[in-house]
Amino acid sequence: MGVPEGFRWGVATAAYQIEGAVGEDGRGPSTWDVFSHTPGRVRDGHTGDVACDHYHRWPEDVALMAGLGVDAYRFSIAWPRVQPSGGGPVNRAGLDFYDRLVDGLLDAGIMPAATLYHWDLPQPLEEAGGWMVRDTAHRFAEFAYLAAERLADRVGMWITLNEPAVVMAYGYALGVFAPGRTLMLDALPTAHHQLLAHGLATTALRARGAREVGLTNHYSPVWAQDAASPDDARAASAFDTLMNRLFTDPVLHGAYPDVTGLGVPDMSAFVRPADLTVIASPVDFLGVNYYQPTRVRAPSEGGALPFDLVDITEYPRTGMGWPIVPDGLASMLRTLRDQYGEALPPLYITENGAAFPDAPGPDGTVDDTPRIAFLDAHIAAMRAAIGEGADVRGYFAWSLLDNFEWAEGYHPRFGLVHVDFATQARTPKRSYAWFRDLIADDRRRGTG
Ligand code: GBH
Repeated sequence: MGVPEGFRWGVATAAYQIEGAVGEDGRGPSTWDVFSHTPGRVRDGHTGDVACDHYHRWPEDVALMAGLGVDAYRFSIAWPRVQPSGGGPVNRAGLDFYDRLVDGLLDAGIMPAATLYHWDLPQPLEEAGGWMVRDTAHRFAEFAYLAAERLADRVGMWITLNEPAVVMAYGYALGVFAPGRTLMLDALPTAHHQLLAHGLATTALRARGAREVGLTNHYSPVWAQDAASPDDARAASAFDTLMNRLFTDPVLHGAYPDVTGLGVPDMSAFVRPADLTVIASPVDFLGVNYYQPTRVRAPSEGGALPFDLVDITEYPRTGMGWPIVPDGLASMLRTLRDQYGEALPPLYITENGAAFPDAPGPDGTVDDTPRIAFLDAHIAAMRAAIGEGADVRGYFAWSLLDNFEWAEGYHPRFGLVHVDFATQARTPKRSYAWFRDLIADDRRRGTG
């Protein structure tokens, strides 16, 4: 099964995970700078201070992408480079970097796909309440406007937010990601304020001539531990509501799912009726990030959440310990169609990939056969879903480079290209050649 005409093959990265150069050209601090510099937050005290030094080495990285033959590159624009204090006038030097990158990509025949928020909130905005306060949504729309003013003539796709569910859950509820707050279910307003930010930014981007605009969500099919247990089924539905549907229903249906009985605060305290109209502004596509399914069971006595997570142990796992379930991608694509029908816009797989403990062999090459198997199986699942009618327009592998994997630092390696962080030497892994050949094959067959 091929892919449709015009299908976009790509790779993805995010600013804080690869750029480094955190003090250059007027960049301000982000929540991730503060978090990674707080002892105990990131494994072995790793920070994004240098990362892949992509800020200086981007021409080499664009050449690596050109060698892959990708149609598109998904990167993120660091808000603290554009507005160092989260508001006010544009820092031109910060935007100059993306201006150069975008021109470099176009010269290489690669379509730039820009994400505006991949978790690096300007620290001053966090100190004013971060995503818990409504004002952050308005600040984000200003940032979107400034970015588009400079880049919309050349950026092919705009992704407002990356995985707002993960920001809410890991950043504000559980505190394992920046900003490290442990509000548990009281983190719910961060969902609404991010979605409002998405809606306001969509309008701002279009006002500045942005072509395709959409949102990227993390999607995980949810399995009840015991399908015959009503309590486990209720827990699965609670997880699905809070992590999947909460971030999709308002965008595509203009309404929040019913959250009564889940223990969350009353939404009328922070949702104004007109907000839903803003949030439901039409999008050109929906970005789907898929890594793995989630298994839950009924919460234990006195648990703070309406579900307990259970390890999935009957599948092989990646270096992150995540189960490898390619059919989860196909089933998620099916579920989205069933749930949203005609309201579902075209889809892009904006992230999919895996970490493995890749190391160069004695001859210097990196044999990452498990990654090839992972990508091959997931792309096959995507193709099967397309064959059943899923409207998927592109697939971005996570990631081009080994990079700063958030709270796990530089230990997990997600790249198609190996990075030696001591020397910054890049070495394409076997999966790089494999992905290059896959893209070339599709093109030869005239289907992609
Ligand atoms: C994405 O998030 C990010 O967008 C990207 O920046 C990141 O590098 C990439 O994934 C790889 O992590 O341990 O079984 O309880 C993924 C969000 C949230 C998905 C945590 C896996 C853990 C499930 N992740 N989740 S489990």
